[in-house]
Amino acid sequence: MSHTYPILYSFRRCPYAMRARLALYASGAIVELREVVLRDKPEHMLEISPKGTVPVLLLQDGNVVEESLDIMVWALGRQDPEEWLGEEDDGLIARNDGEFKYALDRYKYPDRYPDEDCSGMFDKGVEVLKDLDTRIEKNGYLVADYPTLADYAIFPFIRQFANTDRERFGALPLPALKKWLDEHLNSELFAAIMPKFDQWKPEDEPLLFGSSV
Ligand SMILES: N[C@@H](CCC(=O)N[C@@H](CS)C(=O)NCC(=O)O)C(=O)O
Repeated sequence: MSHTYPILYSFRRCPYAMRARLALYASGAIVELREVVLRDKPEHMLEISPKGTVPVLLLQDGNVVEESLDIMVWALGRQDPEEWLGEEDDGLIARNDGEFKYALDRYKYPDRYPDEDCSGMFDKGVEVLKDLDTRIEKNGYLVADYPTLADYAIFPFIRQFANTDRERFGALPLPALKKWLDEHLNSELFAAIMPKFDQWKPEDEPLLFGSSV
């Protein structure tokens, strides 16, 4: 079946889905947004992407983009008005999605890893944060003097780390990183990608998402 707009299966609070929505919105794309409840995934989503993670983008030609970074690059490859693709990310996104996410999951949800000692995971995360802080201090943003792909791909995960225990995060001596995070969280762009969405049902009218809808 062909659709007027690409279809984005998304989950509001998922940091991977956030980064996809950030890039889609900034690129000016319009998509049909379908809000997923992770314990009740839509059949159609699992048909087109059996691995069962969000975000998933179904293009009008039937191609499926099922990794958040690929969705970012797809959107920005079409239109990149703020030049998010203007700088290489220096391996920062891979480190975020690997080492940092590993520590974040264990710090935030130690109960999910009963056979592991998660006690050092806050400190492991902070090691990465210190490097990010130094970079922001030096450049203004992670890799340049304006926010690029790396900043947008990474800040939703730093938000999650900070929100796990705000007091503990607040006590960290990382002023540049905290200012950077606040700037992103208070931005119009972030507000635009974070409205409350109801769970999508197949009988719903299409919910269009994008800066021009
Ligand atoms: N590598 C994937 C990871 C996406 C991912 O893990 N998303 C989580 C939600 S934040 C998910 O869908 N998990 C499946 C589940 O919890 O059932 C991407 O970048 O898109």
